[in-house]
Formats: sequence, structure tokens, C-alpha cells
Amino acid sequence: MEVLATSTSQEIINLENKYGAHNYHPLPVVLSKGEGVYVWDVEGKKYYDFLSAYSAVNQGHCHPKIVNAMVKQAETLTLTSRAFFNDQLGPYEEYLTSYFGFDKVLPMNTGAEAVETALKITRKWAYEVKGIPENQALIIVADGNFHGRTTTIISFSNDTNARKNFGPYTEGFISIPYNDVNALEEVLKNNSNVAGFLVEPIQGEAGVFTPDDLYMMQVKNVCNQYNILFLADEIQTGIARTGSLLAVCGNCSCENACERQETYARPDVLILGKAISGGVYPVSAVLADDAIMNVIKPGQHGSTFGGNPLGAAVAMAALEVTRDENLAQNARRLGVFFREKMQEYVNTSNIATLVRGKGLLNAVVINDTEDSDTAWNICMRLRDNGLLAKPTHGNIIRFAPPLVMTEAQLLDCTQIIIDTLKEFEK
Ligand code: IF1
Repeated sequence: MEVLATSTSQEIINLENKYGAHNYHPLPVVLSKGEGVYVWDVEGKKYYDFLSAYSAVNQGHCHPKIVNAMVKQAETLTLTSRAFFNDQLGPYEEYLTSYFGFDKVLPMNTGAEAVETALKITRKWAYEVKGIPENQALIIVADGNFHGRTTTIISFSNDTNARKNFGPYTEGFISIPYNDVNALEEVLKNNSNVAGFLVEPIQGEAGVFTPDDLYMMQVKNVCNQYNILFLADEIQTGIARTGSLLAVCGNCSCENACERQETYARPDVLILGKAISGGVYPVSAVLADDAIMNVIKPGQHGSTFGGNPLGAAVAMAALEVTRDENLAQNARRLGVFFREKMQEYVNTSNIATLVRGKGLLNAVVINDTEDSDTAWNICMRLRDNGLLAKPTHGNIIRFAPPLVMTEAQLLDCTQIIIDTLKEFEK
């Protein structure tokens, strides 16, 4: 790798611009190393990472326990396909289902694949268990959703950029306002062909839009009442990010998704990805109980890589780290601290108007229009000041560091963020 070692950031950016499809607009920083809450660029400059690869690196960059599991398994067996059994998948499935309290798991690789899997299971359940007439099943989704980028998933997005000119679109979806349980009930009252409701407990892409505390519980109850499946997309919010193991755990920061908790809005179908592997390897999963999962029979769904021994070993290690290091509790504690510090600043600021979020999934709204470049410019200054974050929807900056951060580090970070914002006051 002699060439890479001597390349500057600009040279590497030029290569991407020339040879890569232009499907992203990254902040101009070229990273070559990560450890815990830090990343380094090719020039050796060190940064706090406040994106965590969109919440995939909750356990911190290159966590030694996860990396060791990966190396050990990579030296032993990486892929068999599901045509044969492998010795990691069964133990992983037992571990995962007991960790989250479901009968069964269907293992996949990326988040979008897991969402697709959940949608297919829901449709099949609708026809074979609920008794909806063939090809009539409807799935409700929420306005402002982000569930991935496959043709079906973007069919029910209302983000023009994600959707436009990718048609014709997949039918069978109804979109309702987010954080509005009455809107859900209204559709269900007037339609007996609904199979399920797919929803994010906090809408990440929509700018960390955090619903009312009771919303998830109300959704669960209404879904039960009308015999439709409650599908929780916890790909971004799960694995301790929001200060509990799952965002649907509500007010509980124990390291379990347990029935004991009154605030636990247990979904019928739980969709996980990203941090389930600590960002080390693509692993995703759909969890459900037998009455639902058993609709899938041999040959009806799968993937070459899904359930591979490398991913299984990595995910087990990543979930162990989450539990052993009390990441949910840390995220909860530091989240309160972050919002307190930022709120203090927001109260006196004319550039930051709002801080919101849960655990360590937070956002600050910048006092400018969605089409302005103020938030982008702030992120460029944050970069110069040693902290990496990315704007969303033009004027919102998401702050989501790895959950292994210490309070002293977070204090350092809030100071960087506030000092940087102050440079932009009008
Ligand atoms: C990109 C956002 C984050 C997700 C939820 C499914 C998926 C995602 C709730 C699909 C993925 C990522 C993908 C990333 C941008 C991004 C994102 F800004 F769009 F909203 F995280 F905040 N469900 N989210 O958040 O998972 O197939 O990507 O593994 O570049 O598209 P995937």
C-alpha cells in the first residue's frame, strides 16, 4: 500500500471523484484509522467521531474484543452459504433470540435487506395467518421515514431525492403522519386489509425527530387491537444508542429487552442492523415469534451471506460488549449531560435554536433555512476544530458519538461544539 501511504487527502478525494459514482457528498476529510471515539485522517489529524457511521459504531472504532472475534473466525471459516450448516449460526441465533426475547431470528446483512425481509414476512403472515385476500395486503408507514434504499423501500419514501425517477414503484403502502396514533387508528377503522405498521421509534433521517413518550406504546396497543403486526425499525435506534437496549424499551436502561418493563412497547417484528456488529461487518436481523416467523419455509427467502459464521461471531462479540460495558446506561447518562449543556447554550444563542434527541442520538437545529449552507459550513469548522458531524435536511446537525465515550471526553466535545457555533452567531 505504498501509494496510499504517501497520498494526501486531496489526492484520495480526487480518485473518488473520478472513479466512484457520485452518490454521496461527503465532508472533505479522509479517514485512515479509528480507535474508540476517535478517528484520524491520512495527515494524522485526530477527530472525535460524532456520526459513528450513522450509529453503526456504537461500541467504538476497532473495539479489540470485536476485532479479535473477527480475526479468529476469519482464520477459521468465513462463508458456507446456507446450503450447509455452520457451527456459529446456531449458537448466534440462540444468543440473539435470548438477548432480545424472541422465538426466532432471520439473519441478513444490511439494514435495507432486513427491512425487505420484515415486509415479506408481514405480507405472507397477512395471507396465511390473518386471511387477507391474495395481493390485497397493505402496510402502513410514516411520513418522513427512512428505511433504506431498495426499490420497494423508496416506493414509500417521501424524500424526493431518494425516490424520484426510480419508478415504477411497489404498491401496497399507505403513509400516515408520524407521532399520530389517531391517524393510524383512522386507517385501521376503514380498512381490514392492513397487515402491519412499519415505524422508526425515532426518525433519524428526519433530523432525529423524537415522538411523544407514549407514542410507541400507543402504536403497539392499536396494532394489537386491530390484529396487525407492529414492525419496529431499530436499525439506527437499537443496540443502546438511545439510552436503552432498544428505543422501544422506553424508560428502561437495563441491558435487556424484557417483558418486566411496563414501558416496553414490544414489537411483533424487530428489525436490527448497523451496531449489531459494532460496525465491523455487515450484519442485520429480523426477530419475531414462531406464529409469525414460521410462515417462511425453505426456498422462500434468503441470502448468500446472511447467517455466515464470520458475521455471527462478530455480532455475538458486539452484543457482549454492549452488555458488559453498560453502553445503554452510559448513553442515557451522557445524553442527559449533552442536552443539558447544549440547552444552556441554545438559550443564549441566535445560531442554534433547538436541541433534541434521546440517549446519544441527538440533533441541533440551526437558525437558517433548509436550503442554506450554514449547517454545512458549521460542520466544516467543527472538522477544523477536531470533531466530525454531518448536516441532515440542510439545517440540522446530528450528534451521535460512539457510546464508549467518557464524561470528560463529552465535556471536551460540547466545548468544541459550542465554541464553533459561537463563531457563527449573527
Ligand atoms: C445511507 C440517514 C442514518 C436506517 C433505518 C434502515 C436503514 C437505515 C432507520 C438502512 C440506514 C443510513 C444509511 C445511510 C444514511 C443513513 C441514515 F441519514 F439516512 F437517516 F443513519 F441516519 N433503517 N440509515 O437509518 O440500512 O441498508 O444502509 O444498512 O447512506 O443511505 P442500510
